[in-house]
Amino acid sequence: MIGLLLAIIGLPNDTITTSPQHLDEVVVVSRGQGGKRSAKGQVATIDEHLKELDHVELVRRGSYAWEPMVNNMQTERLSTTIDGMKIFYACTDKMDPVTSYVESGNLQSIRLNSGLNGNPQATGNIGGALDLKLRKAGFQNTHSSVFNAQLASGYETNGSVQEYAVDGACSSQLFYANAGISYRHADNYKAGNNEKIDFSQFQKFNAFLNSGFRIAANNAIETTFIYDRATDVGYPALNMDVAKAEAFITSLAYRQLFRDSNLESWETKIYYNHITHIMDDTKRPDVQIHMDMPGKSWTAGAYSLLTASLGQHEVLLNVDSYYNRLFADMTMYPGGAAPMYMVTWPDVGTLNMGAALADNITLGQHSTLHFSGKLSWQQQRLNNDEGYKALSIFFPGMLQQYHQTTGRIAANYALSIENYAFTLGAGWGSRAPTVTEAYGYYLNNTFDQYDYIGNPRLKNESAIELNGSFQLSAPYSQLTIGVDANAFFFYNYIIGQLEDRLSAMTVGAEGVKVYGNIDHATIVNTSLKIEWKPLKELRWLAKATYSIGRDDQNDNLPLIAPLTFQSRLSYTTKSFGVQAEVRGNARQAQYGEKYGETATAAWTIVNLSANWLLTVGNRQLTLRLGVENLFDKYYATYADWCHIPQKGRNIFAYLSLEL
Ligand SMILES: [Cu+2]
Repeated sequence: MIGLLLAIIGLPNDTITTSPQHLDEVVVVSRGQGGKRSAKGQVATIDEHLKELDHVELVRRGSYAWEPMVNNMQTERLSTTIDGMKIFYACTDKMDPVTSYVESGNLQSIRLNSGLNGNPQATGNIGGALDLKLRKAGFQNTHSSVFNAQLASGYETNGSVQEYAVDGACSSQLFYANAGISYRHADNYKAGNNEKIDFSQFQKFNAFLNSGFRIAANNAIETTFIYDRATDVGYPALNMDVAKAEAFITSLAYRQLFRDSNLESWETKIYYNHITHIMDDTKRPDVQIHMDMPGKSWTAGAYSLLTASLGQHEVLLNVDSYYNRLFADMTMYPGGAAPMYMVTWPDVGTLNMGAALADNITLGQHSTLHFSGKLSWQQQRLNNDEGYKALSIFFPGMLQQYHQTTGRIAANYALSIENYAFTLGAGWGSRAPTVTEAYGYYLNNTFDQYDYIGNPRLKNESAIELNGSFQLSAPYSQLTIGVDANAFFFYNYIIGQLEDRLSAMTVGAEGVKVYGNIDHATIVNTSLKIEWKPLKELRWLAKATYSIGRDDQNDNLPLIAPLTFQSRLSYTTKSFGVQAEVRGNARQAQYGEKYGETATAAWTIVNLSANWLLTVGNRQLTLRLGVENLFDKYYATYADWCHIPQKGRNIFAYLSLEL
């Protein structure tokens, strides 16, 4: 599969360091054909690219920075890395999942490992691990040099979305570089029936440079620099907006390839990233108490990854370490009284070290066994005394420093013979509580209207995962039917619990919840997929998923997808493609009432899109046109925070020109 992708995207083999694995899924972001892709092409937002992945749903608090959920688990149970680099969001209200700090132009692809079988740098990934693969032109094998550039621009009618991007790549035997800048701007969008959604605007600027220098025949140095800045971002589902969310992401890597050896490659990377997040409620009407809520996150880290091929074994060995600091505070300005100051994340420094091993074993022509494991140790220190003392009032005797050991281990077997393919897997893994869960201080959650306090005495959460899939291709026809299921059995599941001895700080909040461990919880996900290709150009895909999430009292967990379905018919030739899609959810009847969730109605929408590849002179021009939500349906999904409605009818046009 990876080999096929490489052929399609025309990359030299050495730009993908990890071997093919099961439970892997890739959405291709960069230009070209083939692979899973968004109908809007490479200029689609990261969120739109993520939407193409199976197992992924997105929590939406506005038009911008959707939070990916994998296997019905949110950020705290996932790992998100950028080319193996750790990066942590800086907002106590989760306005900025780390996927919001990159742009499509920065990336080659997004790769998902479902469940506990994470990429080597992933830690705490019970639900899954996303790795955002950076775009790298790679070196040429001959003396020739290659240069290309692309201009892209787009417009969407709903919310007057504008997108402008220019990027280029050059590559020779000794040097390569990918660079680009992009800008997006969106006004308030309209839900179905022309209802305007205030505070749903955003703008974002991004610039990047990835480069490589060959310093000897088989050695290279690679660098990354990304600057990303979003300003004036509205969050209609929340009480506040964002004035500025800014990231610097940098890395320096040394890579050695081996010839005539069992060793394949050895890559060592050091990196640093810094996020500044400034919230803003000054544009909102009826603000009773104005608040300033900035957050900061910075991370420095390193990893060293060795890959080797020993007979039927394809082995990965990785050691990594990072140090992250998270600080957030809040100043409230009650009219006529003195300002109130609170530390909401007490400048928590986390030092984490881990070692991972993965082995892909070929057991013969038809079957493979994949094994992966990781052990991590971390130490956390509360560097802010004021924050530490405030939390100590609720937890007398709490320490200023904690440490945790976590681990994961997973094995997967895959068998494919003629018309059928079968996989079976099992794993165990644990995660440490997040900074919010362990040390957060009066963080208001608009989902259930409670103020949340962290709990430094939380135990690690752990889970056993079982998964399996079966796929059947009917002989002599182009019909494929697949079923896929996974189940996660949690112990010490971490979730907010009502604490009625405390009263809320936020105006209008219902009360206070403190994070706690519940004895056990279960999440089960199932899916059915049918694909039919009666002709080479014609493809019909139908997909349905159903999930269940229960706590230790058999009550529903919040934010678990109801029955979802999707049917897509597409006709694709070399220079033309058209597709029609129906997507929907059944009514979410199994909602987490105990956790403040309310029911969501069923919905169905229709999307249409077409794309043309034209040659003008000797330049290639790609035009993409489409309409989303054709019938202007007014709807919200179960994952739309506080039921903010989705976009109504939206017509888009994207044009890209290769220079
Ligand atoms: Cu925020």
